[in-house]
Amino acid sequence: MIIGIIGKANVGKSTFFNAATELAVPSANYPFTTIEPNVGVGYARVKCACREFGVQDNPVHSMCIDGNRFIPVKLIDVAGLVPGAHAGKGLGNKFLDDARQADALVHVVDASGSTDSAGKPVPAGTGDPMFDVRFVEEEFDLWMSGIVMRDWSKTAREAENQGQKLEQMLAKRLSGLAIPDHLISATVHESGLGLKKPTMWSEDDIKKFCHMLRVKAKPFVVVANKADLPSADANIVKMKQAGLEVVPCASEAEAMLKKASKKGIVHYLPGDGSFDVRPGVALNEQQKKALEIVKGLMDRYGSTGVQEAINIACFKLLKLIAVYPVEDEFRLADKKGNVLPDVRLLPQGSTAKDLAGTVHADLAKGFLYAVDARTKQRIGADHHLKDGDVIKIVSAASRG
Ligand SMILES: Nc1nc2c(ncn2[C@@H]2O[C@H](COP(=O)(O)OP(=O)(O)OP(=O)(O)O)[C@@H](O)[C@H]2O)c(=O)[nH]1
Ligand SMILES: [Mg+2]
Repeated sequence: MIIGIIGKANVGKSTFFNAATELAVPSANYPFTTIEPNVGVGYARVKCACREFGVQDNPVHSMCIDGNRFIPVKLIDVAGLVPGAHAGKGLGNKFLDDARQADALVHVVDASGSTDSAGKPVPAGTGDPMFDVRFVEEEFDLWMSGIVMRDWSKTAREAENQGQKLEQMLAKRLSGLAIPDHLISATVHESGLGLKKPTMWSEDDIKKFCHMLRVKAKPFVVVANKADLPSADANIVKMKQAGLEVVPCASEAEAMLKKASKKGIVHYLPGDGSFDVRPGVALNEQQKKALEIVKGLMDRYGSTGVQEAINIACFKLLKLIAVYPVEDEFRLADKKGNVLPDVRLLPQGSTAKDLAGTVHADLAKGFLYAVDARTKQRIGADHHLKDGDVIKIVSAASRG
């Protein structure tokens, strides 16, 4: 699963990416700081199964801190866009070409309104984040329509002559966007356009289809960034009143807390609602002031918003569940004795065999049965897994 970070130029996408991944890609107060996409690993945060089972775990590919499991997810930070990108303005559609593989999107906006529509710095409170939300979505739809529309009448005629199904033709056009076929079929059905011959589709039909498909296939959460600036509060209220689900966010504050935590200045875990200055730490005036601002923000909004946005992308938009594969259902360990060594994010509805497949293709191929470590009961290949399940897989491959 890949989460794409998109938005207008200069809103804080790279700062969000850096805060989430602890990398340090360039961020600066001018548009188009990012041109080539940055790829990194962020983390979804869940309550770790170790507490419920009362075990001391030692994860291999994820981290457990104070009973919280941080599970790696891939993040992509791409170039920003400006109105008219589909027609070549700014860096054009570069951002979409780079974000096309994303399964869900974190749409970052400058809630403080300190950038104009082209991403140039303006006095705080003068930019309009509501406009930004709308135009970015429109650009996405127009970009998709552009791909579908290219040589439409010719392709539609050929498809009709060859008796090719509409869904097949659309899937071919949209290959590269990582959209599952069933979503294309569902959109054809729901739009009512399945009743119309492709050669009869108008430009508006294509746009309508692309809009409906984008909403389904590339779900997004709006992140109201720069929420630490005073001008952001009123805009966040406005966005909420307009019915938008927004996550108030201060990427810079998250990055600062992570740094301070690494240096041993504060105790803070990503996603926490507060932080503590560690006993015995003497803060200078500048540090005190910065932490005071962050504390005010967390009191107002509950957290810095970075972790919340990633969790919403994983669990609300992508509807993933966290499942722990183990090799010993009693010790909850792998062969080397690592307890709860691994955790997988799987789509809701995944089966025990699907889990096996994520561990190793051979494990799925030779699947015999699985064991639910909580109940110690045997489960079959088609058994649907639940969030938090701890599962042992027994396979001809693992026995052999
Ligand atoms: N006050 C405040 N400023 C922020 C925050 N996040 C980012 N910024 C500032 O916003 C400016 C742009 O940040 P970037 O991360 O480069 O933005 P971007 O969206 O990646 O920009 P492009 O790559 O140019 O599209 C920088 O000056 C950041 O310091 C935040 O949470 N609060
Ligand atoms: Mg950037």
